[in-house]
Amino acid sequence: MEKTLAEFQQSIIDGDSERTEALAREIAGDGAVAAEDVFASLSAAMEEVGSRYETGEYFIPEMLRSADAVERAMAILEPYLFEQRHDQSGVVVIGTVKGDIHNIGKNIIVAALRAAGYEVHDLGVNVSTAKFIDKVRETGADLLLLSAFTTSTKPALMDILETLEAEGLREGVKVVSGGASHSQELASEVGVDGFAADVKGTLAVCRELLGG
Ligand code: B12
Repeated sequence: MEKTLAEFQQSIIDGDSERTEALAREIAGDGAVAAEDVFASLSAAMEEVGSRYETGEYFIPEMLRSADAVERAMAILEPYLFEQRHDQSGVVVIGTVKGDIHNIGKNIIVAALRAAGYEVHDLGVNVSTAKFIDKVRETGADLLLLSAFTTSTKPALMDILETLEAEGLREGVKVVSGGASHSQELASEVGVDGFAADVKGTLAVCRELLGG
């Protein structure tokens, strides 16, 4: 299966949706692949696509083809990954903050959290403070996860934290931030409870913050 996972990763990098779907079916059919290995492959593939874009080897169409391959693979793999999930782990509200439309990494985190047993409310991209606050209140969320990919999102992050405080909700919810070009330094400046740079780290920090 290691070979299949490597081929799966490569087919995403190549933006070959059909091959990615075929390999996703193989992985789901095999039944012995750990969810965390699937997520590691997905992330590694999209990180490679991201660097190729940055170095000018890939352009937006190539990148969107790869993102489409991930989406199609997830549609096939989600039921399989869900079979591995444990008991209910907690309620999560997640979204990409206002002014930011990056969602590939966020979507991988959403799938990983769902597979790990969290009840996840995904608000999408360019999410206003009011929308985050309303959802946290409505769901009684244990965790608020903020995806922020560009450094210019700092004011949006600060605004969310200040509003949580002002609305008396800050005590009841742990806030975690992350995303491409997000750093521990930025997270500390903004005052969130946790930061992570990848899927594994995100699952670990969520578990830790919920005392598990
Ligand atoms: C893909 C991409 C785009 C795509 C987005 C498509 C989409 N549907 O998401 C498009 C082309 C639309 C785009 C647009 C822009 N982009 Co862009 N983009 C990228 C790129 C190349 C890859 C991002 C990605 O998907 N990586 C792959 C995923 C798997 O990795 P990830 O996002 O890091 O996610 C992982 C972790 O961060 C973490 N994670 C993610 N979310 C969360 C949330 C939480 C709570 C936690 C704990 C962890 C976590 O887990 C994920 C899985 O491992 C990055 C460069 C790069 N190499 O990262 C630039 C980058 C993020 N973009 C950048 C910029 C500047 C822009 C634009 C402003 C460009 C422009 N001038 O128009 C616009 C932004 C428009 C806007 N208002 O948001 C900059 C940000 C720079 C900065 N320091 O602020 C980057 C870093 C490129 C660069 N070096 O300049 N972009």
